[in-house]
Amino acid sequence: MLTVHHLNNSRSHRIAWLLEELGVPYRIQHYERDARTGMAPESLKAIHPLGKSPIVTDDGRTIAESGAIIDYIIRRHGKGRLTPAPETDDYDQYVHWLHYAEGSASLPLIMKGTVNRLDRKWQPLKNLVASELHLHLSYIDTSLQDGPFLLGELFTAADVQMSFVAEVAALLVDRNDYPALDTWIRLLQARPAYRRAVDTGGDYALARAGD
Ligand SMILES: N[C@@H](CCC(=O)N[C@@H](CS)C(=O)NCC(=O)O)C(=O)O
Repeated sequence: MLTVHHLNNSRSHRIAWLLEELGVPYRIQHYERDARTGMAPESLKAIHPLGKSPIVTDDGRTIAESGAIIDYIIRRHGKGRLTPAPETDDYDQYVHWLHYAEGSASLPLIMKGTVNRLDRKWQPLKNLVASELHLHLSYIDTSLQDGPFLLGELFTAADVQMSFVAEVAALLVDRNDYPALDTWIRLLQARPAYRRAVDTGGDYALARAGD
C-alpha cells in the first residue's frame, strides 16, 4: 500500500488530500517537527536523503518533491481523474501550475517569512521581496478570475498542488487583497476530501490560516 511520509503542519497534507480525492488506499507514517527548530527529524533521511516532506513510498519506489509525487499518483493511480487529457491545451496549463507552485511561487513566500525578521538596514531587500510576492499573488488571483478553479470549471490536482501557496500567503499578507485567491482557497478547504486529510494527517494549522 502507498505510504505518505507525513510531517506535521507541512506540504504533505496535500498528498493525503489528493489520495482522499481519488479514493486511493494509503497509510500515513507520522513524523514530528523539532519543537525548537521546526526541522524534520533525522529519521526522514532514512526514507530519502533530503529528509523533506512529502515523500511517498509505493511498491518499492520512493518519490520525493510534491510536484513529482502528485504527477506520480495521477499517472499510476489516477485512472485519468483530476487531470486534463495530455493532448489538450488545458494539460499544458496544468503542468505549468504543477511546476510553478514550488519552482517560482514558493520562493518569495519563504523569503518573506525570513526577511520579516531582519532589521531596517535590510529594507531594500524587504521591498524587493514584498514586490515579488505581490507579483506572484496578483498573477494567481488574476488567473482565478474565471474560476472557480485554476482550469476554470475543472478541479484538478494542480489546485491541490497550488493550495499550499495560498495557505502560506494567508500568514504573510492580507488575503482580502487577493479576493479570487481567497474565494478559491476557501472553496478547496471546504471539500470533504480536504477535511478527511486533516483528520487523518493530524493538526494542520494552515487549514485555519486566513480565518
Ligand atoms: N519543494 C519541496 C519542499 C519540501 C520541504 O521543504 N518540505 C518542508 C515541509 S513543508 C520540510 O520538510 N521541512 C522540514 C525540514 O526542512 O527539515 C516539495 O514541494 O516537496
